[in-house]
Amino acid sequence: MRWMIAVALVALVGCSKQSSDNKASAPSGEANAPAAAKKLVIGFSQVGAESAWRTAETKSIRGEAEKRGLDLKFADAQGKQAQQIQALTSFIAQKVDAIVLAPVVETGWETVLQQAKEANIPVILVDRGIKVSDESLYTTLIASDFVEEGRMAAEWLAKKVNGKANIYELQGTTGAAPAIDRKKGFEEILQKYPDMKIIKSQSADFTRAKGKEVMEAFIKSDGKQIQAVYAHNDDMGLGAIQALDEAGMNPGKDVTVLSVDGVKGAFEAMVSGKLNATVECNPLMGPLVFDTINKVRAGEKVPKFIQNKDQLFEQTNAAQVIGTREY
Ligand code: GYE
Repeated sequence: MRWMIAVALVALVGCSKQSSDNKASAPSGEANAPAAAKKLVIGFSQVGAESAWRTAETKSIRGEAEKRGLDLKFADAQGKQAQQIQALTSFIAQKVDAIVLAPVVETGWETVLQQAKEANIPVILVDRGIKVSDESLYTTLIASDFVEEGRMAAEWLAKKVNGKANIYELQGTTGAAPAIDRKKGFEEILQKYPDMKIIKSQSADFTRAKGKEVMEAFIKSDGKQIQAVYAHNDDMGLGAIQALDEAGMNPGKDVTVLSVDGVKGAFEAMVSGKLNATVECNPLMGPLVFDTINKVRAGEKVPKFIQNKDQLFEQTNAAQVIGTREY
């Protein structure tokens, strides 16, 4: 009898041990599963939807995340830095695996990026850079060289107008890297051409509606003096073209118009002779963004700046390539 009780006890203990093991192994079973089975969670804080370029970038990143079966948490900040900081704070609280940030402006990121760093969450900046005292606050920046885009635009314009023009500039969002740097690169080249002058320069926030509005004001005050328009993106350039058209000022002929981005609408405007040139800025970042995140997670070192290469298109080659444009 004693013997039977002893056996029963051993069986019971064994049993309860096994069941507690099972319980304990339920959550860790997930961690033991093959890595491919675990969905990566990525937080993406996007500026907004101010331009065709931005819509193309969003589509590329969302599309690629879907293709790879990732869980992408998308937050549209409607152009406001405060909303981006809120989104990042929430991504950190959710312990996402990585953060993708398209920062609306260059400054003011230290505090939230410090929090991401302390939580060990890599931050991949896309398309716009930031100014921080400590570079370790972000992992890498995937973007174009905006200063170079500005230089390309100015060199092209100098040839087109033989080094002489009254230029009207439509700037992007105040404080945004592409607005600051596209102006900087453009002005750097103008130093070589004393007869090329920026007569007026104003922000139109990267939108078509504001581009038209600011151009209308330029036309009202300066009229026929306007010989060239340099817009920091195609949307503002297209808005300016509309204003020039409505004022009967012949954009593309009497007034030289050039912009940056290389979106479909810009190619259509070049084919119809209204836009003279555009400097391409590639928004199709999806594949590169997620390849980079994979490398970072695998412990590989990635460069601090991963540069997209751009080129200038003008009316003479627009018609040949328009059919091949992806955005
Ligand atoms: O050129 C413009 C926009 O950050 C590079 O943002 C981007 C710029 C792009 O909305 O169209």
